Amino acid sequence: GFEYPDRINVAVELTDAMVAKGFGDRTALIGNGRRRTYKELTDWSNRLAHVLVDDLGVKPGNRVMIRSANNPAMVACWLAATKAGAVVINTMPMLRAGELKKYVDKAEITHALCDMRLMEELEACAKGSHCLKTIIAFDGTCNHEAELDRLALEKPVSFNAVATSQDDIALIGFTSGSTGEPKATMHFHRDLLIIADGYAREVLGVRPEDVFVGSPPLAFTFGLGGLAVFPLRFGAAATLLETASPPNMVEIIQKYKATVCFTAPTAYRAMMRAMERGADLSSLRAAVSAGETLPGPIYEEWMAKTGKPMLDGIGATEMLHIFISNRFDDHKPACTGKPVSGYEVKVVDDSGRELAAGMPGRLAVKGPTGCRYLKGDRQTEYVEGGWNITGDTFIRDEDGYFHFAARNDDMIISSGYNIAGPEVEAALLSHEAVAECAVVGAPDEERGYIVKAHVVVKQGFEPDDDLAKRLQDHVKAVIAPYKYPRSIVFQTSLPKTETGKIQRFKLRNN
Ligand code: 3SK
Repeated sequence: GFEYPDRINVAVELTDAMVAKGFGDRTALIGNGRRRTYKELTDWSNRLAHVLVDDLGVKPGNRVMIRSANNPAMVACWLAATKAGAVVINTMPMLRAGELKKYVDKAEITHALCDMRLMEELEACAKGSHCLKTIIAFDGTCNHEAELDRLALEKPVSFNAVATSQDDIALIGFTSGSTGEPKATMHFHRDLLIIADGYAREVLGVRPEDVFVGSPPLAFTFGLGGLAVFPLRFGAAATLLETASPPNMVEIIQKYKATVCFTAPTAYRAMMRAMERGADLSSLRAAVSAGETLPGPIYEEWMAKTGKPMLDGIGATEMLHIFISNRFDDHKPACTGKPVSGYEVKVVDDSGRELAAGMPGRLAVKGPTGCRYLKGDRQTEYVEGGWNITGDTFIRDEDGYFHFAARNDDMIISSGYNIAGPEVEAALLSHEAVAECAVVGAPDEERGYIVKAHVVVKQGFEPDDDLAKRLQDHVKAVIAPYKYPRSIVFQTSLPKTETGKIQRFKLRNN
């Protein structure tokens, strides 16, 4: 088990406590062309916390949204809000007003800290909101050009952080439910420490000399763990990239001799192509692959090129982070590995009975970091006796290794992003030309899967390339652009059951 004092604030543990342990002069974050030490990050987050409490009236338990791309300012804001005892909801920059509104309403968000370059959609979302009343801009480029930064400069560098209980809620993570209705899961202060003291210590063996790099947004718990909590817990450094394309990551790995990388298989594939053109990634000692299935050939190629295993893992926002993983000294191709300490994992049938080795079934997980849905709305549907029933079909082999088989639902995983087919369908249906549509994932070399829409148009509309382009632009304007259908196929009708349900499985194969 993991033992922590009753009163503990995770943000203090990651900053002030690290300074007290002697890490003050070491680099904590690298981003926007600058390095920041643990002492600088501590002071910065303390000043920001003063603004939240003294000027914006944030009270313990208030729900505070942070809207930003990955940058040091986002980390400082997250730490500040956590020190103020708030419950933080980190959100991705690509989200549109309609998507943000679902978060605001569901989590009853009262305050938002927003990168000044991303205010427009947030302001549209806050208009008429019954709860979100306070929005303040910060400067994600760290040039102190926004109100939050200006107010912070006037504040003292010490802050009496709220002495939260270890099981006070620190974070609400949203997961894109397969229907497009996001599900909110709650995480305690101690959960954020457990993922570091468990997975990061046991599997990665993080040490102060490590330099982290990666692509997942800090708004996903995968990114928050991999690019903020893990490095800061062990006195290591994190590089933060607003645009974490494979070429940008390759550049950063070479420049800062990064040692630990968190990204999806598709990005590793592109990074291997860069190695063939001469890129030197030899500083990397750990390549973590999660967010989508790691195909055997990518694992094999990485092994051949680097002599080190790629560490495949599976996590869930519900469980906060990775709960099954390969290990440096225990790994296999096309295999996700064994449970991380503290987690129990089994494969079950539709009635929740454990299946024998070799039988495919739903992956169920139980552990110290989840699963607690906000307001319990999905609790009974997805959690049975403390076991979280995930959306994945897995097989456990005779030796206790877990192997991915398929997704159970309408989620499409494209370049590490979870995209709910029904949400894209709703966006398409809001266009005047669309009579019916069905959205499925289509296998793709580059991205694992792409979003593919089968569309039946209304009378009077021409199903041509021009309309396809207009539909794509329409989806990008209505929901986060990364969800748009990269492929659109016009159909005269869609396959349906006798009761009129669209048979998406028939479309997946063509
Ligand atoms: O496997 C995932 O998709 C995941 C989700 C949340 C946190 C961490 C991970 C790896």
